[in-house]
Amino acid sequence: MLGTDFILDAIAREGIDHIFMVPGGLVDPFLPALGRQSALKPVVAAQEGGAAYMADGYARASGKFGAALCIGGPGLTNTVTAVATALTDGSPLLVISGEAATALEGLGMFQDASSQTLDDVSLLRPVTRYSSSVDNPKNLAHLFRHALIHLRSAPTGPVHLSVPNDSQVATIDVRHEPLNPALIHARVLSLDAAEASLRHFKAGRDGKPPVRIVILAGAGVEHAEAATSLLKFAETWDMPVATTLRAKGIFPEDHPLSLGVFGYSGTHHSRMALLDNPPDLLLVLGSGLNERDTMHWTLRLSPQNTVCVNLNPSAMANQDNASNVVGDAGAYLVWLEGQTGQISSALDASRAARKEWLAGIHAQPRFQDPENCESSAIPIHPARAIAALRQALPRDGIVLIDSGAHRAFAGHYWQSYSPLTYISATNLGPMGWAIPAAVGVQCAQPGKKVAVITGDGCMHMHGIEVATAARYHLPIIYLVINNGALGNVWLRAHQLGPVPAELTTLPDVDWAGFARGLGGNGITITNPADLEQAFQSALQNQGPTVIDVKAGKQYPTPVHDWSAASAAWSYHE
Ligand SMILES: Cc1ncc(C[n+]2csc(CCOP(=O)(O)OP(=O)(O)O)c2C)c(N)n1
Ligand SMILES: [Mg+2]
Repeated sequence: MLGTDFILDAIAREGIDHIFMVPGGLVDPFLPALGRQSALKPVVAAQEGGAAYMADGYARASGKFGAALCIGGPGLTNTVTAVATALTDGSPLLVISGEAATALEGLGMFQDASSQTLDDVSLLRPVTRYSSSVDNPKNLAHLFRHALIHLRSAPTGPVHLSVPNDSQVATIDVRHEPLNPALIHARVLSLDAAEASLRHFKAGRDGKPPVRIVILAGAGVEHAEAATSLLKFAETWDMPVATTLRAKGIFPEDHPLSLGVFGYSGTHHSRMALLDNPPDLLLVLGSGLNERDTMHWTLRLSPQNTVCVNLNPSAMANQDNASNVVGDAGAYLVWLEGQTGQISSALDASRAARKEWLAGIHAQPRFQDPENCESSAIPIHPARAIAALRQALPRDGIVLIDSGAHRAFAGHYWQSYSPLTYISATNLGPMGWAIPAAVGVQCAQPGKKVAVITGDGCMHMHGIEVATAARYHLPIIYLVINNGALGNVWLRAHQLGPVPAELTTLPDVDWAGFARGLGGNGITITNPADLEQAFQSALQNQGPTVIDVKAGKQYPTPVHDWSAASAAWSYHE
């Protein structure tokens, strides 16, 4: 087989069934190769950034990885933001780019981006876990394997292979053997540290059994596929669970033990349990405890009452106050279950008081201004549109959230019930990501209803990929909160005078008409009473439906707790 056939076959042998791409001269040999196989369905995106975002969405929703193919030079540079997004969210994204034949490097060939010129490989190095050129066809099989191991072993992240023309067209006489799953899911756990953490479950600061115990679950629980273990552990001991925004849905938000999201756009319940009256024991599972996940670092960690479990020691480097356990969150929970004999008497003794404390929290309001979800205001309140979509979408439907004020509304008011049903690029937050990423999600989960909550500013950046959803008949619902503004920036800027206000205002675009022009469906909503009907008809449509909701930009985001914590925090404390 040729180098191109080897690569496509190897990707398919890893259980992947789609590849997201934009063709071009430097990857021409892949076109007939794609025709020689049927295991990988090629999806041609409008732009390479879109293709890479699609592969990122596919990676997140499939639990495997996503593959993107593009030319080197301008094609690859278009993917940089998407690859950086995958890196910051730990999404396994494989980018294959084409390169000029090695004999022609540096001779001034059109689009040469080899090491002699733009150096694609170096360009991608800071945003990947591995970036290499396959400068000799004999290296293809083992360099592909290296890339795959970096891609799939924890902590997962993007990798890049640049394949010169000679490696694409060379005859290769080996086949790729799929990676051993034990390499991918190593379930690593530092036993000494885990053992040491047990003391926290037996006695709190005052030597008595800890009553107010809170679990804060981050994306590490999702990566470890440990949602079931988390649910079981929490239920066994009646421990309430908050999640980070990135991990929203990892614990059902309508469960009696749920506190909802903690941090940016989080609930009052999680703020009460974690901040107002710091718990006797805080168990942080798989969170790097970044700014947004710590409520702007106002979350207090002390060696007496905090256990942090994370595979990545550097994610805990600034948490020296805690009992740190290097390990996989799932492995820790399974291990903890085996220690029941050691912790049960303390946790049983404190159970009744814990339930009473939690009942006290749950008796208080969970959301800020929940009446906005029923607002009949015109222009439409974003909370109303988001609540209507939640009602229409099935419980196991998947929603993707973009970047802007709509992220705060969705983070606060949307209810998620299972892992990977609320998908968002929360760490880098690039505008427009969700629009193409949903294409990848729908390809990975053809049986699920997929919806996107995005903004008009995001549509300006990547709305064109609605054309890709239309081309492949993907029935994605795009809810565009069209407030005629770069909304969350405008909320700050308009207070600074007319120029900042004008610079953050957008012209009102007919996004429904735009979608129809691209071969999709489009509905314009100016009255909130029409939202339900619009979502119902979108759910029946064959291709994508853009629902252009004429919303107001003036409605404040529900981040009162976040703002108060940020205002109270001082670097010099
Ligand atoms: C690629 C990129 N550029 C700029 C930003 C800064 N930014 C964050 S949100 C936002 C405005 C988003 O506007 P829109 O999509 O209309 O959403 P809204 O805030 O109105 O809900 C901007 C400019 C960003 N996150 N990503
Ligand atoms: Mg907007």
